[in-house]
Amino acid sequence: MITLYRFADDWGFDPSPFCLKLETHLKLARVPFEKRTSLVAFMRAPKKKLPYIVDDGQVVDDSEGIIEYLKRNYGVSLDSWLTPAQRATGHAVRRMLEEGTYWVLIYSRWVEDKNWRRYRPVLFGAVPSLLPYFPHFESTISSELSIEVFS
Ligand SMILES: N[C@@H](CCC(=O)N[C@@H](CS)C(=O)NCC(=O)O)C(=O)O
Repeated sequence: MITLYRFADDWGFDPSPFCLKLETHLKLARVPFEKRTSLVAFMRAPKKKLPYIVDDGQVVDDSEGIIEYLKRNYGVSLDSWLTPAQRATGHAVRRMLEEGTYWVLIYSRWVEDKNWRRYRPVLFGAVPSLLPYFPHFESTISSELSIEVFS
């Protein structure tokens, strides 16, 4: 069975849009999977990012890469009915949301004080053992934000 490594459900759902997207995809496709959240799993993530899956010993990362993997290995194709024009529109909207809008969400959660006060316990409260890694997260997020905003 597929194991999906992701963040915790403190808000009633995974706060990561990429994990939420993949979890929703798996549910819609009715592919059986189990969810796991742990610091060790996070540190083992191929690119130190979630989500990733382990399927029969094979590690696959990146939400889009995993969706391609599901197509190849499980015959899942939720968008097979789209016309080429609709597929192109979907691709453009996805790229805009994942590579542009996503960073507005990150800024609003991590940088705006009033939001950070509410988000921090969600992020670290679920996995208190993540706290020692906090400076790492903060500097990674800050440098990723600067790259995105200034590039
Ligand atoms: N392109 C990746 C992006 C995944 C991603 O950015 N995940 C974030 C959470 S939303 C993450 O794990 N960040 C941890 C970090 O940067 O240290 C995908 O589609 O899965």
